[in-house]
Amino acid sequence: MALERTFSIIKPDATKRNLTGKITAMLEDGGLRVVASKRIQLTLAQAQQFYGVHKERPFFDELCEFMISEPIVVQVLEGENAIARNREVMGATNPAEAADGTIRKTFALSIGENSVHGSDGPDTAKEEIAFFFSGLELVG
Ligand code: DAT
Ligand code: MG
Repeated sequence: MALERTFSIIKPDATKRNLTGKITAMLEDGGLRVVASKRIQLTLAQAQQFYGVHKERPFFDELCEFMISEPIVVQVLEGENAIARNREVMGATNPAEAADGTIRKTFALSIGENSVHGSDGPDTAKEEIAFFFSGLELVG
């Protein structure tokens, strides 16, 4: 399989606890290479647009408020099967259901404050990368 790219966020609960390095190391140890990375703070409008697919869900407002509460680190990760690989390293959305050794099992505080985001498929990976990065910022 060819190299693939996916999009990752280190979320506010994790940046606040100074876990950016530890989480990045877990991604790297999982076979993923960081080909772009920046620390930013989202506006409410950006958070609402990014999570637009969830706008009818009961947790949408809470999710967007959380995502703007502290800076985040947005990254593009590259590797064999990077989309699925990243989801494996992240673990299940709900940390109570995440496998041992995953980022969410290790660090997440709750189903909402769950430390990381990862694209769920090739189309969303492409869209999410383009939402935050220009081609010039991706250095494989
Ligand atoms: P994932 O982030 O694993 O792809 P998702 O796309 O279903 O999960 O949901 C996006 C985010 O929304 C998730 O990381 C945390 C939040 N979320 C999901 N389900 C939730 C719930 N039942 N209560 C509170 N927040 C929730
Ligand atoms: Mg998702």
